[in-house]
This record gives sequence, structure tokens and C-alpha cells, in this order.
Amino acid sequence: MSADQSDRPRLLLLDGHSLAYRAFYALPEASFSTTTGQPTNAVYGFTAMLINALRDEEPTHVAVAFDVSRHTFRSERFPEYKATRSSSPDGFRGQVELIEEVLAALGIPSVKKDGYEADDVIATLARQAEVEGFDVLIITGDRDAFQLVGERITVLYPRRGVSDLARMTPATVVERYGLTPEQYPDFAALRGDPSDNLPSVPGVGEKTATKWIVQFGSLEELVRNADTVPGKVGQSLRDHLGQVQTNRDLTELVTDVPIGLVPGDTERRPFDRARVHEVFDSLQFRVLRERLFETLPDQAAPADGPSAPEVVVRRAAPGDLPAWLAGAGALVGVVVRGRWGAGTGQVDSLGLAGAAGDALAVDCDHLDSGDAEALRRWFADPAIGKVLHDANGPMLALAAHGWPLAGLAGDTALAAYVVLPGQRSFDLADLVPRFLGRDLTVGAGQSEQLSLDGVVEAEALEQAAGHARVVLELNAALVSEVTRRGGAHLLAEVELPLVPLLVQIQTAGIAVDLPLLRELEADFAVEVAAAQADAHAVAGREFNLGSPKQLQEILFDQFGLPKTKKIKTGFTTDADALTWLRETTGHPVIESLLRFRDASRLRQTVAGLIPLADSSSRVHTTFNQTVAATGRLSSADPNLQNIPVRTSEGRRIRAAFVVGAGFETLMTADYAQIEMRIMAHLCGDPGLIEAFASGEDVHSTVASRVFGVEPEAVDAEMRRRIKAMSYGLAYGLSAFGLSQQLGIDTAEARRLMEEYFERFGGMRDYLTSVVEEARTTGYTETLMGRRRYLPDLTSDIRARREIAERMALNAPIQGSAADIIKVAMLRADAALATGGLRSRLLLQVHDELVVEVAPGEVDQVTELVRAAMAGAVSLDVPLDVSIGVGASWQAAAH
Ligand code: DCT
Ligand code: MG
Repeated sequence: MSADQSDRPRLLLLDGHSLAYRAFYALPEASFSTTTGQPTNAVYGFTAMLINALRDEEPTHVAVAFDVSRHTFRSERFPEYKATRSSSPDGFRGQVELIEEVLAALGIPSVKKDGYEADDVIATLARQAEVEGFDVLIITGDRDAFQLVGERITVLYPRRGVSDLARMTPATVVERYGLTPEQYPDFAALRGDPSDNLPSVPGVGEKTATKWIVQFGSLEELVRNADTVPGKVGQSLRDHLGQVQTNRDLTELVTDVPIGLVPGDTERRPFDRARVHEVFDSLQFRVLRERLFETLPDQAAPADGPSAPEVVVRRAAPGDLPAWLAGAGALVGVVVRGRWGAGTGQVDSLGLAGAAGDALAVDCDHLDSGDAEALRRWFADPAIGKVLHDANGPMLALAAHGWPLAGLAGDTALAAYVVLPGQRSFDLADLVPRFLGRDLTVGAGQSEQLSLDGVVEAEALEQAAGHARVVLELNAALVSEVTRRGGAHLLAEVELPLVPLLVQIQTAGIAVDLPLLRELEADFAVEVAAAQADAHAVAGREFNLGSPKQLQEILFDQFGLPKTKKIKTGFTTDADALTWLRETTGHPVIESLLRFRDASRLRQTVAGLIPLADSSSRVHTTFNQTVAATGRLSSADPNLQNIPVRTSEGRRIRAAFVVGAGFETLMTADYAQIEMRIMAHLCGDPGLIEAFASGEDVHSTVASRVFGVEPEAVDAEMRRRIKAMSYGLAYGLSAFGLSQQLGIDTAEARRLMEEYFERFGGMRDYLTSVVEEARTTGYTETLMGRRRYLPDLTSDIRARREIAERMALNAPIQGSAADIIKVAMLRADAALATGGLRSRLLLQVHDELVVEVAPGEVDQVTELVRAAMAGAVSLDVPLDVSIGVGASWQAAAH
């Protein structure tokens, strides 16, 4: 609080619409949109400004005023008022409602009154508050509010964008305009206001207007003495007195709007934490939420919420550990501080905490051998449950340190993912307030960053111990939440057991043929250069194919190709645009460009792999379990899921993944048509189930029924079409979308669709019901109870609703496929272990498992893996598994 801030109550008033508009134009829509396509730039800018103002101005009272419609007493009196304003841009629509949702969650009243503008509401509250002894702050992008400025009323006016606010006091108004606040509307009436469509007096600009008001003191005096004003401008004034008076009347803010709310009603209340989380989640405002909770901790803390229980934290002294570990109990929270990557890691310190007693901080640099050995045994004991946050990395580090962890009994990041699969990240600092209703620990984030300093390092160490207790507590809260949401089985039997398996898989890595990769890189480089040379030859000059600006010059200026979608910097040259240009123009330069891009991407993929290989030529991907909202695993560094499957280049890259030393061959095992089988099971359509049961190729069978031809008459193109159609329908494609995909016209696509649903009505019924049900319950569910929450299903914004509807169709199928392959991995691994085999799982990519087979084990492994996969779930249709073996990933394909 600045020195001159008084003890008087402080009321902060914001003009919702004018600020939302400012924000909309200040922040790019492209960078401020949710993954579901809802633009949030106006909401973001407004909310950021609000949070800053709450922090900097520390108001005791807050309210936000909104316009109801364009139709006000002003437009009634002067139909031209604001008549020239164009309607709101598409992206802006709906954002005001979202701002109101944010305000509701923050406990801040939104105020509006039919027939009046937000300005009038603000003026009313401001004047009333002034009389009641408040200091008043008004944030608005409308300068008409300057007329309210006074000793107790200050206007904060955004100079540029939404963060640079000018503080308008009586003195600054005089300084800026040479006029008092009372004179400002007089001046504005003379000047007119193009944005409100209020005409000016011809020949009278700001200078003259100011001069007159200063000279005569007020508009009233000026009008009374209009005859004395000399010159042409004087005549112009006399000719337009009527307009000037109208302007003045319209500019005057109403200070007695009947709004049914007094300043005292706007007192700040504690946030509704659950709602803030809900709203900020749906807006995907992670950073803003952090800023909100950080800068306004007193407000954020639940009024009567639990405070953190006292944790006695102690640093381990030499010889401490055996006794502490023996008494810690059967379930212990573990925090690992250190570094890790797939296959590597280092542990610097540990925090350990049982449900009661001291939490222990262990500095791993200074351990005596007895303590180290006690820890090793304790970590290896599967009977002692360990609870970690995001266990994958810490387990890699522990294993690398010589303390492999057994008995993983809880993972708070994973549990939170089962609760909220759509969340982007699962930080402890975020989950603790949310599920335990208190802050992690004050200043926790800071001391971690500053850990260079010895003192702070000691604190960080103790903090790790404190966090271990929090993790244990958080896990209990999350597990009951997971259970409440029907995800207990999924978490305990699928996701959690998968962690140690993924750690094992990541640690093993997969061998690569480095000379072959280098050769491939060189080949792709040659291809890149050739494509570039072709493009240069076509253009007749050299240019940078990677520069969008130069590309635009070549394509649109030099070759005059049809314009693509307009973007800020001209016209887009993205992949979709180039594909479209190739189709519409067939221009050779496009051909070369596309080749250039493909080859560049392939070269990058290969070049990225080479340095990742370890000393035994193995690369270790990291599987992330909490990234994909569908439930699928994602792979990174390197990403092994995005190597093209069907192209010859993709196959060449797969050929460079090979069987490692000491093993006999690679094996790949994958599910055929898994999504289609899940669909058949979920919808129960007898025709579809029969098609699978017959053992015939399902896509051909479906095609023969839809096209009404004998199965033998189905050719590859018909099969391709009907397959695209099956998946397209399942994923919510419209007739238009289908026509695009199939390259047919919309009427034809619609006819085909009707034909399809005629034959497979169960599928249509299922697709309708799944959306309807999700709309009622708020979520979809997979075979194993993995939920996907889709609040947008009830959005009144059509685009958002439609995206959510497509997600509702897709989520149960994609998610069930994820469930099945995860269960298959667990079963396959268990079967190999039980069989006493040395063969091991290396990868999971989409619906495929890659196994490294030890000498002499091929037959057994084939048998075990097939059984494990085929029996992963029991559906109304059989699961079909196909298996191949070979020296490379490619050679093992089938
Ligand atoms: N897919 C899709 N749209 C398509 C083709 C495929 O959405 N037009 C998705 C869903 C299935 C997944 O990709 C795997 O593709 P395929 O292996 O081609 O599908 P499949 O049903 O297994 O068919 P096939 O028997 O031809 O392999
Ligand atoms: Mg397939």
C-alpha cells in the first residue's frame, strides 16, 4: 500500500466492456485461445488487469459494470449515438460471459442496468461512495469518466493495451488537457466523439475547444456568449449549437441509475476456490491462477479452511536411518531431490515422512554406509508402501543411485490425472490448495530456486521432508476423490502399476543402428538440398524456403497463386495451405516446397535421434502418463510415436531400430482395428458384431453392405473410403467433413452416410446417446471408467459445444483403446516375468508393443504376448493380435 493510502474504504470500479475490448485488441487471439478453440484474449487481459489492480490498489470493495445492450436512453434520444459501431468481432463474442464467470468465482459483483451504459452505473456507484466517505478508483477505457474525477475519485485510464494505466487526478486532468474535470465534458461536447458517432463542430478542433472553455469557463457561458465569438469558427459554433447541446447531454453521466446495489454491498469476499479452479481450468489460465493465488494469499486462503498441521522436520544425523525407517510405518511419503532422465539420474537429498512422527530430511551426499544400506533395503522392500509425486523421474534417479524402488503405493500426479485428465500439468503447489484447501507452504517455490546459497539449501532440504508429509496427505485426499469418481480400479490396477513398468522400459531403451541413422540423415539432407534446388530453379532465383516472408513473395507476387487464408503477416503458407495450393494449382514450386518440408522433418527426426544414443547405442524415450487427456501414453525425447507408419521414409527410419546385443530378435505385436472393435462393442450393433465374428475383414464387410455389392467386389478404394467413413462418423465428422475427406460432394457424402446408418443403426443410436449422456453427466467414460469431463457440452457458444461433442464421441473409443493397450502391457510383462524369460518390453507405440526377444525364447514369447494382448479385456467381439519378428523394428512389422 502506498504511503498516501488512507484508512477509508476503497471502492474499485471497472468498466467491463470497454476493458474487455481493449484487451481483445491488445492481445493476439491466436496466442490466447483454449485447446478447444475458445478465444480468451479479452478474458485474459481483463482478468490480468483485475488481479494487478487488486494487488496494487488493495481495494476493500470491488464491482464491475457492464453494458446490457446498445439500446439505451441515449440511443433513444439520439438515434445516431454509437450507430456507426460495427458489431462485435466473432472472436469477442462470448468472452464477456466468460469474464462474468471469472468475476462470480472471485466473488465480485457484476452490475448492469437495462437502458443505461456501464459508465452510468459506475458514475452512480462512484458518486454514492464518495458521499459515504469512500475513496474511489475507476478503471475504464472511456474518457467520459474524467468528469467524475475529484479529490476522492481517481480514474485509471489505459494509455496503451491493458497494463499501462494513467492515474487521472484533478491535477493530471488539468496537466493533460488544460481543463478541470468539470470542464472536460464541455470540451468533449465541442470536440465531438467519432467513436460514439457524435459530430464535432466543423472547423473546431481540440485546441479551439480547449481555448473557448478556458476563456469562458464553461460550455454554458460559451453558449450564452456565442455571439461574441469572432471569425468563421464563431459562425460555425452558432450554426451548430443544437448539436453541441445534444453532445453535452449525451456525454453527461447519469448518477442516479436505480441499480439496487449500494457501495457497501461490494465488499470483497474470499474467493470460491473450487470455482476459481473450475473456471480457470476451463479457460486454461494456469499462470494467471498462480499469480492470483500468489499475489493475493490472504484472500485466497479459505476463510475457515484447515491450516497445515505441524510437521516436526528433522535432519537425519549419522546412524539415524535404520531406527527411523523401522518406525516409519507401512506407508511413507517420499520426496526425491536430484536430477533424472530416462536411463540416468542422481539423488541429492530425500524427504521422508510417515503418517505421524518426525519427517526426516536426508542429505545423500553425507551418508554413512550403514545408513545408505538401510535406505537401499527399505526402498527395495515391496511390503513398505511409498507414495511419491510424479514417481517416474524420481524412480529413475533412485535406480541410478543404486536404490531401486519397490512398493510404489501412490502417485499424487497420477491420481490427479485420473481425477482431471484434461489438466495440463500437475504441480504439487497447485494440487495442495485444490485438494487440501491450503497452500503448499509459504514461499516454498522461492527457496527451491535459490538453493545455491547454503542456508537456503538447508531450508530446501527440510522443505523436502515437509513436502513428503504433504504428499502422503494429498494422496489420501486424491484417492478418495478418485474413488468418488469411479476411477479406483483404473488408478490402482492400471495407471499405478504401469509406473514401474515404464521406468523399466525407459531404462532398457532400444538399440539403434548408428551408421544407418547417419546414412539416413545424409540421404535426407541430399533430398532437402535437391528439393531446394528444384524450387530455386522454378523460381529462377535463390530464396530461403524456410522464410514465410520470402515464400509469400514467390508464391503470391511472383507466381500470382491464389491467396490463402489471411494472417497478420500476409497470407499463410502452412501445411494445409500448401496442400490446398497443390490441389488447386498443381504448381511445381509447391511440389518442391512440400518435398522440402517432408525431407527437412525427416532429417530432423533422424538427426535428433543420433545424439540421444548412449554408449551401447540405445536410445531411451520418456513415456509420460499425464499428458494426453484421452488416456494414451505420450513419448518424448525422442518422440517415438510420430515416426510415419505408412511411408517408405518412415519404414527406413524404423529399420534403424534394431535388436540389441545379447538378444535374438525384435518382435512387434499389435491390435488390428482396435478402435472399430471397441466401437462395435460399445454400440452393440448386431451387424457390426457379426462382421467381426465372421472373421472376415471388417472394413470390406462393412463396405460390401453399404455399397450393396458382394464382398469379393469390394476393391481397395471402396475399403479405404468406407474405413475413412467409419472412423469419420465415430469422430463426429459432418457430411461436409466427410465429403472433404473422401473427395466427393456433400450430397454424395450425405447419401453414403444415410446408407451407412441404415445398415448399422446401432452405431447411430450409440453416437447420439453418448453425447446426450455426457451432456447430462458432464463426462464420458471408457471401458475401464476413465472419465473425460466436457463442460463445454452445455456451452451456449456453438463452436465450443460442437468441439466438445466431437470429443464426447471420440473419448470413449480412444480412451478405451488406451486402457486396453495399457492392460496388455502389464499382462505381457507379468507373463514374461512369470515364465522366467529374459525377453522384455521395449516400447508401446499406439496399438503396438515392441519386445526384445532373448535367444531361444521366440515361440514362448509369441504365445505369451498374444495371449496377454488378446485377453486384456473381454469384449463382444474378439481382439485380433498380429505378431511379427525380425532384426529391426521394420523387419518385425507384419
Ligand atoms: N484412422 C482414422 N481415420 C482413417 C483411418 C484411420 O481415424 N481414415 C484411425 C483410427 C484407427 C487408427 O487410425 C489406425 O488406423 P488403421 O490401422 O489404418 O485402421 P484399422 O481399422 O486397423 O484398419 P486396417 O485393417 O486397414 O489396418
Ligand atoms: Mg490397422
